[in-house]
Amino acid sequence: MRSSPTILHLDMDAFFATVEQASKPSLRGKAVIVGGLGPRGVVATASYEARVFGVHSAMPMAQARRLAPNAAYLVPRFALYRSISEQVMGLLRDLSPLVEPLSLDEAFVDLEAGGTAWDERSARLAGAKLRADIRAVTGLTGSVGLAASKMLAKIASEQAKPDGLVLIEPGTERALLGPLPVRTLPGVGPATGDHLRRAGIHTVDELAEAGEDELVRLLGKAHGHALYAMALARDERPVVAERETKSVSVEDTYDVDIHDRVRVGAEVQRLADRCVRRLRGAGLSGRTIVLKVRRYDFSTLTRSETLRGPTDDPAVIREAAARLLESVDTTGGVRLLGVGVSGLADYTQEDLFAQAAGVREDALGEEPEAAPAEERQTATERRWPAGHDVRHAAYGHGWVQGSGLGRVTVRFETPGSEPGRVRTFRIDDPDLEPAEPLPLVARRPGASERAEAGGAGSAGP
Ligand code: DCP
Ligand code: MG
Repeated sequence: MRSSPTILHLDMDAFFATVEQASKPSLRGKAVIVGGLGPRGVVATASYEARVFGVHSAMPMAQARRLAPNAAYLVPRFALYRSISEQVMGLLRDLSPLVEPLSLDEAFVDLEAGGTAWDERSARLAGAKLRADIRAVTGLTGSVGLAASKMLAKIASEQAKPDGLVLIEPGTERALLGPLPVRTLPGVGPATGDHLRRAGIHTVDELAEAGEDELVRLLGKAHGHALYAMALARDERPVVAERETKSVSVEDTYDVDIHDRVRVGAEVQRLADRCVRRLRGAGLSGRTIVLKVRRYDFSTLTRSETLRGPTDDPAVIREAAARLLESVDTTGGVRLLGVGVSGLADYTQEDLFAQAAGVREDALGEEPEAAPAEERQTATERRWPAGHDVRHAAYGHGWVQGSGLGRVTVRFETPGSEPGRVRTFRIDDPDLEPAEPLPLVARRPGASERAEAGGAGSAGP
């Protein structure tokens, strides 16, 4: 392991919710909950003000509404979050060529490889400057962890939240990890945590004391071995820049269209197993399962499901593929079937043990935009989703605060304005139309140059 804390982990604070607060002045400092608002919707994220009520990611929306009835409930705007993510990733690429994004709002950066930092002092300065740049370019806050390994850098950013920076001095890692709950370590989710607790292991120190053989016995070879190393604060995983392979997939074309639904199901299972063999062969795991179906008339459909964490478990991938198939009409016959996995990682971040044990955490991890509940929303809610931008011919730019009973309520405000006023219209008011989001930060001369540098960096290969 390196001797300086030059691995940086960035994680934006309550990302989707903070973006919404930045774009809607009336919601700053308020409880904001973003997620699927249909009957089966789940919370994507909650602002820190809403977390006080116990609301958190992946919670059923109905439960969130009981806990925080007065919060603002908004439908996610993925395109906006993606564009802001690109700005942030662009700033990270200014620091080093070795940037490893983990999700839209989270990435590792190897500062040493970029020549940006080489010791504690330079690392701390780089982290502080990054946070200031992110705020200037996007108007948002992110938390930074700095350490000599990925695992510790990620733990540090968690401790820094919200809106902070924590640096773990090399040499202090084991003392710091020891008393923490086992759940702090990557790969230990609720199920593994329970399993260890039943064996009397609660803290990282107890994990280290249990010894490698015992952990292998409890958790299996790969997981036990990896966890023992983590418990000793040993983590040599390098920061890996853009991955070559974007997805692993297999498909088969059939000479004669398959009509039998049972046979279609069996083929999908077979393809899922083949896909897992490829995935494992490449030492990868992935987070998004994709099913491809070409029907007798050459119409081709793809359906995907995103799990909470990367997996290479055949049971999990088979199950996901089967679930996806349920939503596809195959009457008339099928010419081609394919199963793929994307969102690749070279290690398992989430709770593999739980996924293998059949705990349906994956169902909670579905992106709200893909939730079937969305489909059941009324036409009004689809046209005027809560939180989305609109423009009124007379009153200008605003956002949908709510809709129903033939009416839509709009709050007229913009990222740079004072909190605005609310007005209600008929849903078919010809003066009202959906609008694109406005930039969160006004483009002053200096700021715009900076923002463009970020954009250009992320547009690279
Ligand atoms: N997300 C989601 N569903 C989940 C978890 C997260 O849709 N089950 C989305 C919404 C989050 C974003 O991903 O805003 C980033 O996830 P994080 O886990 O980093 O959570 P936040 O950034 O919201 O909060 P924190 O400040 O704890 O990082
Ligand atoms: Mg975050």
